[in-house]
Amino acid sequence: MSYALYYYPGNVSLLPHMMLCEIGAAFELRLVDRAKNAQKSAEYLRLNPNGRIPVLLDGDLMLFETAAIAMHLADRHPEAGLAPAFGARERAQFYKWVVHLTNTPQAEYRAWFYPEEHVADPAAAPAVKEAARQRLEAMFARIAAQLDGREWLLESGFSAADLFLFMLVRWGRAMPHPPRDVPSLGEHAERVPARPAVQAALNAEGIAAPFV
Ligand SMILES: N[C@@H](CCC(=O)N[C@@H](CS)C(=O)NCC(=O)O)C(=O)O
Repeated sequence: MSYALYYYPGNVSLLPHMMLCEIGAAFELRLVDRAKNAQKSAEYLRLNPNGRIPVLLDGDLMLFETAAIAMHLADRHPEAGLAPAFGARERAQFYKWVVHLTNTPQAEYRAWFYPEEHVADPAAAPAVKEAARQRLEAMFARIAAQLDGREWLLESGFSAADLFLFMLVRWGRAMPHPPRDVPSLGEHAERVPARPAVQAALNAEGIAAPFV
């Protein structure tokens, strides 16, 4: 089994990178140099016509969309314990969290980081950014409430959904009210990088503490 992950440090590619380290699989990291807009190069567009990072190659299987990559990796390596067993009730909760995290806070961050993409009139960009801030804060408050004193998102214990949440909390570290300041999210975000595999992925991407 051989993997290649097209990544950029700290981008959403960090999720499959952390998972590959948790799995202990052999993989090759291939930098997509965003500084040179390499994600829009003809060569990269053959891998992902959307021009977005990441792409995972699993042998001759080519995958884009991080949530799909995450679920695929969890399926391929049940022994890594990154998702509850097939058919278990908690497996459904795992799907719920992966999909929620990708289509709710992850998607909302796009408006926070790139508000100009969401407006026809550039003067409206600050208002879009402010609205994204408010929505992200509300989203993280709801996620924190659902963590509800547990260590991990799922009652059954640690899963790849926790890696996803950690990455999203990290993205908000420069926000006016960073998600790490919500107590249960801050504690969760300390637990995740205590894992050696997560440390390995962060180190490989040149990401140093403080992580969130
Ligand atoms: N829905 C996609 C979104 C991927 C995405 O937006 N990636 C960002 C990096 S975090 C990117 O490639 N940005 C560069 C660009 O939009 O040109 C996924 O989850 O894989």
